[in-house]
Amino acid sequence: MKKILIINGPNLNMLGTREPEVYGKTTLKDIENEIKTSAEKNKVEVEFFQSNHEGDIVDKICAAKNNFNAIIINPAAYTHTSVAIRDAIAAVEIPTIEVHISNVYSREEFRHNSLIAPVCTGQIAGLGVQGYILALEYFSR
Ligand code: CA2
Repeated sequence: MKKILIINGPNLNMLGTREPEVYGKTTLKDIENEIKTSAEKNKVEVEFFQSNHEGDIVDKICAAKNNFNAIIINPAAYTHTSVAIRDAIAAVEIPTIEVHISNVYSREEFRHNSLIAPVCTGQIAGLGVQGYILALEYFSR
């Protein structure tokens, strides 16, 4: 069975509690439950990891080498700043999709650039929680 690692970056643990107009009312637990249901349907195994710390995310990606078939990552604010996360994804050579709940391109200029996207298979932005599900379906094929 394929194994997919789902990583969520800084402050996504606060989803559903603030800024519902941007991120919706869904909590991270709700998202994980939806992904679990879809994983069962698509016959893949999933593991969840959320951290507010850049180095911990780098460690998790490095440890995924030879243990996971794919990564789905919402690097949150680190999308726009982290050379370290980009280098880790490039180093482990695990197919990765970058997901954003909001449409980062319709927001502030500083959110328009991703340091992570160039080392990913693809990027999904602006489709809300469904972005994670679509990425999972892509990797389940
Ligand atoms: O749209 C996305 O998924 C983002 O990755 C979310 C990040 C943001 O920095 C990216 O530019 C786009 C922010 C996540 C913070 O989420 C919060 C949720 C509720 C309350 C406060 C923060």
